Order: sequence, then C-alpha cells, then structure tokens
Amino acid sequence: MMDRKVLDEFNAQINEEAFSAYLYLAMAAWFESVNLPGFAKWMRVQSQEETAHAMKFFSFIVERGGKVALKAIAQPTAKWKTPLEAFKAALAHEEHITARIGTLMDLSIAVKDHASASFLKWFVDEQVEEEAHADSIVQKLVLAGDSTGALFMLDRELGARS
Ligand code: OFO
Repeated sequence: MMDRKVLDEFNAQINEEAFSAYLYLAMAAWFESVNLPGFAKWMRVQSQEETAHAMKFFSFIVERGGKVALKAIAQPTAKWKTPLEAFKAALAHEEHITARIGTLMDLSIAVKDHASASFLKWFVDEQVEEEAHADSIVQKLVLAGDSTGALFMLDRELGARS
C-alpha cells in the first residue's frame, strides 16, 4: 500500500506529465502555424513521450494498489514570439519537472518507500536527457541567430526525430 502523501504526489505527477504532453502539442501546433514542420514533428514526438511518462505513473499507482485520481489539465500557452522563445520555455518546463521529480524522490525516501524511490530513479535519469536535449536546441537556435538558412537546416534536422 502506498503512503497517502506519496500517492497524492504521484497522482499530481500524472497531471504534470499530461500537461507536459499538452504543452508540447501546443508548441507543435504553433510550429506548424509558422511553417516549421520539422520543429513541429520534434514537438509531436516529445508530446507522445510525455503521455508515456504519465502512463508510467498511472501503471505504477495501479500496480501498487493505489487509486488513480485524474485532475483537469490546464490550458497551455498557444503562442511564442520565436522558436528560441518556445525552446527556452520548453527548457524551463523541463527544469520544473526535474524539481518535481526531486520532490517526489525526497518524499519517497522520507517515508522509506523504496519501491517508489526505485521507480523514480528512471525519471531522475530521464530528466538529465530531457534538459540536455532542450538545452542543445536552445544553443543551436542562439547560434542560428537571424539566419533563415540556419533555421531551415535545423528544421530539417529536428524533423528526423522519430
Ligand atoms: Fe519532459 O519529461 Fe516528462 O514531463
């Protein structure tokens, strides 16, 4: 049986991950609207990964005999000024998720819930990658500056994500 506070926070994390999926889907829609289909593709794939993250928490709660409690998903921002602004927002969001995972880990350790701590280890590692990916695209966009050519090359590169 899961500790009540851990269960509540895990349910809250389903919502965080579902919001992540929604946010990146909103970014995909915005990139489509500004004719950057490669960036949009990258965001679509990212959105699917976030749904998978939400489902990992969902399945873990069920497996531990806890009750899944789904909450309303907040409306994400729909518009960004530039691709750089969108990816900076994505990076800031991932940093927020990293902090959330840290909080969940701290709580699991505090109540000696070793199964939850072990489950969360995957997310600790995943967040290192998530931040690194978003950050590397931020850096490339900074380098691209105002060059339309560099932006289109980057669009082609990101469109290869599957
Ligand atoms: Fe982007 O890692 Fe889940 O939220």
